[in-house]
Amino acid sequence: MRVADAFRAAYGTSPQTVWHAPGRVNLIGEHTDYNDGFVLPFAVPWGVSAAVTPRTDKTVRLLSLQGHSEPVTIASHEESTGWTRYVVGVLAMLGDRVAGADIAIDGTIPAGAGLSSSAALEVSVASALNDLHELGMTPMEIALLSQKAENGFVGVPSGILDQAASALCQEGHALFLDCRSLASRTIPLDLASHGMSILIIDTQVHHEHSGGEYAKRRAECESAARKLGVPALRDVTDLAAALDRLQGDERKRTMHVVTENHRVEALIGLLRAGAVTEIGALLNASHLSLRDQYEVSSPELDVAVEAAVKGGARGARMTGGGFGGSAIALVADDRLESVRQSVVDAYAERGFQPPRFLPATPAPGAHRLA
Ligand code: GAF
Repeated sequence: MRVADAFRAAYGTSPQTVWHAPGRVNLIGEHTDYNDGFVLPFAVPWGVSAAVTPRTDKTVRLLSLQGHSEPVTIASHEESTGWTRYVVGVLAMLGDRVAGADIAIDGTIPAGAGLSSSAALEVSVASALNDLHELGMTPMEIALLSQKAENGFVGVPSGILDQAASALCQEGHALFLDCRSLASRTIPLDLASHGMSILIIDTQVHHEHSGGEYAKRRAECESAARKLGVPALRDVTDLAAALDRLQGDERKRTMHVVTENHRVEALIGLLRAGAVTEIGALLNASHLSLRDQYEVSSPELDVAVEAAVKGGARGARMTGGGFGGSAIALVADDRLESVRQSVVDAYAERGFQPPRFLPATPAPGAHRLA
Protein backbone atom coordinates (compact mmCIF):
# COMPACT_ATOMS: atom_id res chain seq x y z
CA MET A 1 0.00 0.00 0.00
CA ARG A 2 1.37 3.36 -1.15
CA VAL A 3 0.69 5.28 2.05
CA ALA A 4 2.22 2.56 4.27
CA ASP A 5 5.32 2.46 2.04
CA ALA A 6 5.67 6.23 2.30
CA PHE A 7 5.25 6.00 6.09
CA ARG A 8 8.04 3.41 6.32
CA ALA A 9 10.34 5.46 4.09
CA ALA A 10 9.77 8.61 6.17
CA TYR A 11 9.75 7.22 9.73
CA GLY A 12 11.69 3.94 9.47
CA THR A 13 8.92 1.69 10.90
CA SER A 14 5.57 0.33 9.73
CA PRO A 15 2.44 2.29 10.69
CA GLN A 16 0.37 0.74 13.46
CA THR A 17 -2.83 1.30 11.48
CA VAL A 18 -4.10 2.65 8.17
CA TRP A 19 -7.62 4.08 7.78
CA HIS A 20 -9.43 5.33 4.71
CA ALA A 21 -12.22 7.95 4.74
CA PRO A 22 -14.06 9.01 1.56
CA GLY A 23 -15.22 12.30 0.08
CA ARG A 24 -18.91 12.74 -0.77
CA VAL A 25 -21.47 14.12 -3.13
CA ASN A 26 -24.76 15.27 -1.70
CA LEU A 27 -27.66 13.86 -3.72
CA ILE A 28 -30.03 16.45 -2.25
CA GLY A 29 -30.51 18.50 0.94
CA GLU A 30 -28.19 21.47 0.43
CA HIS A 31 -27.60 24.15 3.06
CA THR A 32 -30.08 22.34 5.28
CA ASP A 33 -27.61 20.76 7.73
CA TYR A 34 -27.00 23.89 9.81
CA ASN A 35 -30.75 24.54 9.80
CA ASP A 36 -31.33 21.27 11.68
CA GLY A 37 -32.74 19.78 8.47
CA PHE A 38 -32.29 16.72 6.26
CA VAL A 39 -29.43 15.67 3.95
CA LEU A 40 -28.90 12.72 1.61
CA PRO A 41 -25.23 12.32 0.67
CA PHE A 42 -23.33 9.29 -0.58
CA ALA A 43 -19.61 8.56 -0.35
CA VAL A 44 -17.47 8.69 -3.50
CA PRO A 45 -14.74 6.19 -4.45
CA TRP A 46 -12.00 8.71 -3.68
CA GLY A 47 -10.81 9.74 -0.26
CA VAL A 48 -7.93 10.07 2.16
CA SER A 49 -5.86 7.22 3.59
CA ALA A 50 -4.05 7.94 6.85
CA ALA A 51 -1.21 5.73 8.12
CA VAL A 52 -0.69 6.46 11.83
CA THR A 53 1.50 5.48 14.78
CA PRO A 54 1.02 7.21 18.15
CA ARG A 55 3.87 9.04 19.88
CA THR A 56 4.39 9.47 23.60
CA ASP A 57 5.39 13.14 23.32
CA LYS A 58 3.15 15.96 21.99
CA THR A 59 4.90 16.20 18.61
CA VAL A 60 2.99 15.58 15.37
CA ARG A 61 4.95 14.57 12.28
CA LEU A 62 2.97 14.77 9.08
CA LEU A 63 3.79 13.62 5.58
CA SER A 64 1.50 14.11 2.59
CA LEU A 65 2.08 12.13 -0.59
CA GLN A 66 0.59 15.10 -2.40
CA GLY A 67 2.90 17.60 -0.67
CA HIS A 68 6.60 17.94 0.12
CA SER A 69 8.79 14.82 0.17
CA GLU A 70 9.80 15.44 3.81
CA PRO A 71 7.46 15.27 6.82
CA VAL A 72 6.46 18.50 8.57
CA THR A 73 7.20 18.49 12.32
CA ILE A 74 4.70 20.32 14.53
CA ALA A 75 5.79 20.68 18.16
CA SER A 76 2.68 22.52 19.40
CA HIS A 77 -0.83 22.79 17.96
CA GLU A 78 -0.54 26.56 17.44
CA GLU A 79 2.35 26.02 14.99
CA SER A 80 0.20 24.29 12.37
CA THR A 81 -0.65 26.07 9.13
CA GLY A 82 -2.50 25.32 5.88
CA TRP A 83 -3.85 21.78 5.38
CA THR A 84 -2.05 20.47 8.49
CA ARG A 85 -4.61 22.39 10.61
CA TYR A 86 -7.33 19.86 9.69
CA VAL A 87 -5.19 17.08 11.16
CA VAL A 88 -3.83 18.96 14.15
CA GLY A 89 -7.38 20.21 14.85
CA VAL A 90 -8.50 16.60 15.33
CA LEU A 91 -5.63 15.97 17.79
CA ALA A 92 -6.44 19.22 19.58
CA MET A 93 -10.10 18.20 19.98
CA LEU A 94 -9.04 14.83 21.39
CA GLY A 95 -7.18 16.73 24.11
CA ASP A 96 -5.57 14.61 26.82
CA ARG A 97 -6.89 11.41 25.30
CA VAL A 98 -4.00 11.35 22.79
CA ALA A 99 -0.43 12.70 22.70
CA GLY A 100 1.36 13.19 19.38
CA ALA A 101 1.50 10.96 16.30
CA ASP A 102 3.51 10.13 13.22
CA ILE A 103 1.18 10.33 10.23
CA ALA A 104 1.36 9.81 6.45
CA ILE A 105 -1.54 10.96 4.27
CA ASP A 106 -2.49 9.92 0.74
CA GLY A 107 -5.42 11.75 -0.85
CA THR A 108 -7.14 10.65 -4.06
CA ILE A 109 -9.99 13.17 -4.15
CA PRO A 110 -9.62 15.33 -7.27
CA ALA A 111 -8.29 18.65 -5.95
CA GLY A 112 -10.76 21.51 -5.79
CA ALA A 113 -13.76 19.48 -6.99
CA GLY A 114 -15.78 20.33 -3.88
CA LEU A 115 -16.05 16.67 -2.91
CA SER A 116 -15.11 17.32 0.68
CA SER A 117 -11.46 16.40 0.95
CA SER A 118 -11.07 18.27 4.26
CA ALA A 119 -13.75 16.15 5.98
CA ALA A 120 -12.13 13.00 4.58
CA LEU A 121 -8.80 14.11 6.02
CA GLU A 122 -10.28 14.81 9.46
CA VAL A 123 -12.32 11.60 9.57
CA SER A 124 -9.44 9.35 8.40
CA VAL A 125 -7.13 10.67 11.13
CA ALA A 126 -9.85 10.69 13.83
CA SER A 127 -10.84 7.10 12.95
CA ALA A 128 -7.22 5.92 13.11
CA LEU A 129 -6.62 7.58 16.50
CA ASN A 130 -9.94 6.25 17.83
CA ASP A 131 -8.81 2.77 16.86
CA LEU A 132 -5.23 3.03 18.16
CA HIS A 133 -6.18 4.56 21.51
CA GLU A 134 -9.29 2.38 21.89
CA LEU A 135 -11.41 5.47 22.51
CA GLY A 136 -14.66 3.68 21.64
CA MET A 137 -16.12 6.57 19.61
CA THR A 138 -19.02 5.71 17.29
CA PRO A 139 -18.83 6.84 13.63
CA MET A 140 -21.21 9.72 14.51
CA GLU A 141 -19.01 10.76 17.44
CA ILE A 142 -16.03 10.72 15.07
CA ALA A 143 -17.99 12.92 12.64
CA LEU A 144 -18.92 15.36 15.42
CA LEU A 145 -15.35 15.55 16.69
CA SER A 146 -14.12 16.20 13.13
CA GLN A 147 -16.71 18.94 12.65
CA LYS A 148 -15.63 20.49 15.95
CA ALA A 149 -12.02 20.50 14.70
CA GLU A 150 -13.12 22.28 11.52
CA ASN A 151 -15.36 24.80 13.34
CA GLY A 152 -13.26 25.43 16.43
CA PHE A 153 -9.68 24.92 15.26
CA VAL A 154 -9.61 25.63 11.51
CA GLY A 155 -12.36 28.26 11.87
CA VAL A 156 -14.71 27.11 9.07
CA PRO A 157 -18.35 27.25 10.27
CA SER A 158 -19.50 24.14 8.37
CA GLY A 159 -22.42 21.87 9.32
CA ILE A 160 -22.26 18.11 9.91
CA LEU A 161 -23.02 16.95 6.34
CA ASP A 162 -19.50 16.25 5.06
CA GLN A 163 -18.06 14.58 8.15
CA ALA A 164 -21.17 12.44 8.72
CA ALA A 165 -21.11 11.28 5.09
CA SER A 166 -17.44 10.37 5.33
CA ALA A 167 -17.83 8.49 8.63
CA LEU A 168 -21.22 6.77 8.17
CA CYS A 169 -21.94 6.06 4.49
CA GLN A 170 -22.22 2.52 3.20
CA GLU A 171 -21.40 1.08 -0.20
CA GLY A 172 -24.35 1.08 -2.62
CA HIS A 173 -26.35 3.38 -0.35
CA ALA A 174 -27.09 7.02 0.29
CA LEU A 175 -27.24 8.24 3.89
CA PHE A 176 -30.40 9.94 5.12
CA LEU A 177 -29.45 12.09 8.08
CA ASP A 178 -31.66 14.15 10.34
CA CYS A 179 -29.21 16.87 11.33
CA ARG A 180 -31.13 17.71 14.52
CA SER A 181 -31.59 14.30 16.13
CA LEU A 182 -28.55 12.89 14.25
CA ALA A 183 -30.62 9.77 13.54
CA SER A 184 -29.53 8.26 10.24
CA ARG A 185 -30.64 5.55 7.87
CA THR A 186 -28.98 4.07 4.81
CA ILE A 187 -31.08 4.14 1.64
CA PRO A 188 -30.25 1.69 -1.18
CA LEU A 189 -29.12 3.61 -4.26
CA ASP A 190 -28.93 1.07 -7.04
CA LEU A 191 -28.94 3.22 -10.16
CA ALA A 192 -27.14 0.66 -12.32
CA SER A 193 -30.05 -1.77 -12.29
CA HIS A 194 -32.17 1.05 -13.76
CA GLY A 195 -29.54 1.72 -16.45
CA MET A 196 -28.74 5.07 -14.80
CA SER A 197 -25.64 6.77 -13.40
CA ILE A 198 -24.75 9.88 -11.49
CA LEU A 199 -22.17 11.87 -13.39
CA ILE A 200 -20.07 14.39 -11.48
CA ILE A 201 -19.29 17.51 -13.51
CA ASP A 202 -16.36 19.28 -11.87
CA THR A 203 -16.36 22.91 -13.00
CA GLN A 204 -12.71 23.20 -11.87
CA VAL A 205 -13.58 26.65 -10.61
CA HIS A 206 -13.70 27.77 -7.02
CA HIS A 207 -14.72 31.32 -6.21
CA GLU A 208 -12.68 32.96 -3.50
CA HIS A 209 -15.51 34.66 -1.60
CA SER A 210 -17.25 31.35 -0.79
CA GLY A 211 -16.16 31.28 2.90
CA GLY A 212 -17.65 34.69 3.73
CA GLU A 213 -20.84 33.98 1.78
CA TYR A 214 -21.31 30.66 3.61
CA ALA A 215 -21.12 32.37 7.01
CA LYS A 216 -23.50 35.08 5.73
CA ARG A 217 -26.11 32.47 4.66
CA ARG A 218 -25.92 30.83 8.08
CA ALA A 219 -26.42 34.17 9.81
CA GLU A 220 -29.40 35.02 7.55
CA CYS A 221 -31.05 31.69 8.36
CA GLU A 222 -30.48 32.14 12.09
CA SER A 223 -31.89 35.65 11.97
CA ALA A 224 -34.97 34.47 10.00
CA ALA A 225 -35.58 31.68 12.54
CA ARG A 226 -35.34 34.21 15.39
CA LYS A 227 -37.88 36.50 13.70
CA LEU A 228 -40.22 33.56 13.20
CA GLY A 229 -39.81 32.47 16.81
CA VAL A 230 -38.62 28.95 15.93
CA PRO A 231 -35.40 27.20 17.04
CA ALA A 232 -34.34 26.64 13.39
CA LEU A 233 -35.81 26.94 9.88
CA ARG A 234 -36.44 23.20 10.05
CA ASP A 235 -39.37 24.04 12.35
CA VAL A 236 -41.28 26.18 9.85
CA THR A 237 -44.53 24.34 9.15
CA ASP A 238 -46.61 27.06 7.45
CA LEU A 239 -44.34 28.38 4.70
CA ALA A 240 -46.79 30.96 3.35
CA ALA A 241 -47.32 32.49 6.80
CA ALA A 242 -43.57 32.50 7.45
CA LEU A 243 -42.81 34.23 4.15
CA ASP A 244 -45.39 36.94 4.95
CA ARG A 245 -43.36 37.82 8.05
CA LEU A 246 -39.98 38.04 6.31
CA GLN A 247 -38.41 40.27 3.70
CA GLY A 248 -35.58 40.32 1.18
CA ASP A 249 -32.78 37.78 1.49
CA GLU A 250 -34.11 36.18 4.68
CA ARG A 251 -37.39 35.48 2.90
CA LYS A 252 -35.55 33.83 0.00
CA ARG A 253 -33.27 31.75 2.25
CA THR A 254 -36.28 30.50 4.21
CA MET A 255 -38.07 29.55 1.02
CA HIS A 256 -35.07 27.45 -0.03
CA VAL A 257 -34.46 25.69 3.27
CA VAL A 258 -38.08 24.74 3.88
CA THR A 259 -38.70 23.47 0.34
CA GLU A 260 -35.33 21.68 0.21
CA ASN A 261 -36.18 19.65 3.32
CA HIS A 262 -39.41 18.55 1.61
CA ARG A 263 -37.45 17.64 -1.53
CA VAL A 264 -35.19 15.34 0.51
CA GLU A 265 -38.20 13.49 1.88
CA ALA A 266 -39.87 13.36 -1.54
CA LEU A 267 -36.72 11.97 -3.14
CA ILE A 268 -36.47 9.22 -0.54
CA GLY A 269 -40.11 8.36 -1.22
CA LEU A 270 -39.41 8.04 -4.94
CA LEU A 271 -36.34 5.87 -4.35
CA ARG A 272 -38.38 3.61 -2.09
CA ALA A 273 -41.03 3.32 -4.80
CA GLY A 274 -38.34 2.35 -7.31
CA ALA A 275 -39.10 5.49 -9.35
CA VAL A 276 -35.43 6.33 -9.87
CA THR A 277 -35.77 8.33 -13.09
CA GLU A 278 -38.39 10.56 -11.44
CA ILE A 279 -35.90 11.96 -8.93
CA GLY A 280 -34.47 14.06 -11.77
CA ALA A 281 -37.25 16.65 -11.39
CA LEU A 282 -36.34 17.13 -7.73
CA LEU A 283 -32.66 17.62 -8.61
CA ASN A 284 -33.65 20.33 -11.10
CA ALA A 285 -35.93 22.03 -8.57
CA SER A 286 -33.17 21.94 -5.95
CA HIS A 287 -30.76 23.62 -8.35
CA LEU A 288 -33.19 26.41 -9.26
CA SER A 289 -33.83 27.04 -5.58
CA LEU A 290 -30.09 27.18 -4.80
CA ARG A 291 -29.56 29.49 -7.77
CA ASP A 292 -32.47 31.86 -7.27
CA GLN A 293 -33.43 31.70 -3.59
CA TYR A 294 -30.22 30.75 -1.82
CA GLU A 295 -27.93 32.45 -4.40
CA VAL A 296 -24.96 30.10 -3.98
CA SER A 297 -24.57 28.90 -7.57
CA SER A 298 -22.10 30.21 -10.15
CA PRO A 299 -22.21 30.73 -13.93
CA GLU A 300 -20.12 27.57 -14.43
CA LEU A 301 -22.49 25.48 -12.28
CA ASP A 302 -25.58 26.89 -13.99
CA VAL A 303 -24.20 26.19 -17.46
CA ALA A 304 -23.19 22.65 -16.42
CA VAL A 305 -26.71 21.94 -15.13
CA GLU A 306 -28.52 23.49 -18.11
CA ALA A 307 -26.27 21.81 -20.68
CA ALA A 308 -26.50 18.42 -18.92
CA VAL A 309 -30.30 18.54 -19.05
CA LYS A 310 -30.22 19.75 -22.66
CA GLY A 311 -27.94 16.81 -23.48
CA GLY A 312 -30.47 14.34 -22.06
CA ALA A 313 -29.84 14.15 -18.29
CA ARG A 314 -32.99 13.38 -16.26
CA GLY A 315 -31.99 16.08 -13.81
CA ALA A 316 -28.97 17.95 -12.48
CA ARG A 317 -27.96 20.22 -9.64
CA MET A 318 -24.97 21.82 -7.98
CA THR A 319 -23.73 19.76 -5.03
CA GLY A 320 -22.00 20.97 -1.86
CA GLY A 321 -21.56 24.52 -0.64
CA GLY A 322 -21.61 26.16 -4.08
CA PHE A 323 -19.74 29.10 -5.66
CA GLY A 324 -17.92 26.55 -7.83
CA GLY A 325 -16.99 22.93 -7.23
CA SER A 326 -19.12 20.23 -8.83
CA ALA A 327 -22.59 19.57 -10.20
CA ILE A 328 -24.18 16.13 -10.41
CA ALA A 329 -26.39 14.85 -13.23
CA LEU A 330 -28.67 11.83 -13.29
CA VAL A 331 -28.11 10.25 -16.67
CA ALA A 332 -29.33 7.12 -18.48
CA ASP A 333 -26.24 5.14 -19.42
CA ASP A 334 -26.96 5.45 -23.15
CA ARG A 335 -27.05 9.25 -22.80
CA LEU A 336 -23.74 9.70 -20.98
CA GLU A 337 -21.81 10.64 -24.08
CA SER A 338 -24.35 13.19 -25.31
CA VAL A 339 -24.54 14.78 -21.85
CA ARG A 340 -20.75 15.09 -21.66
CA GLN A 341 -20.60 16.55 -25.18
CA SER A 342 -23.37 19.03 -24.45
CA VAL A 343 -21.52 20.34 -21.36
CA VAL A 344 -18.16 20.46 -23.16
CA ASP A 345 -19.73 22.44 -26.04
CA ALA A 346 -21.54 24.85 -23.72
CA TYR A 347 -18.31 25.50 -21.78
CA ALA A 348 -16.35 26.09 -25.00
CA GLU A 349 -19.02 28.48 -26.26
CA ARG A 350 -18.75 30.59 -23.12
CA GLY A 351 -14.95 30.43 -22.96
CA PHE A 352 -14.94 28.55 -19.63
CA GLN A 353 -12.04 26.22 -18.91
CA PRO A 354 -13.04 22.62 -19.79
CA PRO A 355 -14.87 20.71 -17.04
CA ARG A 356 -13.79 17.34 -15.68
CA PHE A 357 -16.20 14.38 -15.60
CA LEU A 358 -16.13 11.73 -12.88
CA PRO A 359 -18.41 8.72 -12.47
CA ALA A 360 -20.02 8.56 -9.00
CA THR A 361 -20.84 5.18 -7.50
CA PRO A 362 -21.84 5.04 -3.81
CA ALA A 363 -18.72 3.88 -1.95
CA PRO A 364 -18.16 2.75 1.67
CA GLY A 365 -17.61 5.20 4.52
CA ALA A 366 -14.54 5.24 6.78
CA HIS A 367 -12.91 1.84 7.23
CA ARG A 368 -9.67 0.27 8.36
CA LEU A 369 -7.26 -0.78 5.58
CA ALA A 370 -4.49 -2.25 7.75
C1 GAF B 1 -20.46 22.68 2.80
C2 GAF B 1 -20.52 22.49 4.31
F1 GAF B 1 -19.33 22.03 4.78
C3 GAF B 1 -21.64 21.52 4.71
O1 GAF B 1 -21.75 21.45 6.11
C4 GAF B 1 -22.97 21.94 4.08
O2 GAF B 1 -23.52 23.05 4.75
C5 GAF B 1 -22.81 22.22 2.59
O3 GAF B 1 -21.74 23.13 2.33
C6 GAF B 1 -24.06 22.77 1.96
O4 GAF B 1 -25.09 21.82 2.01
O5 GAF B 1 -20.09 21.49 2.17
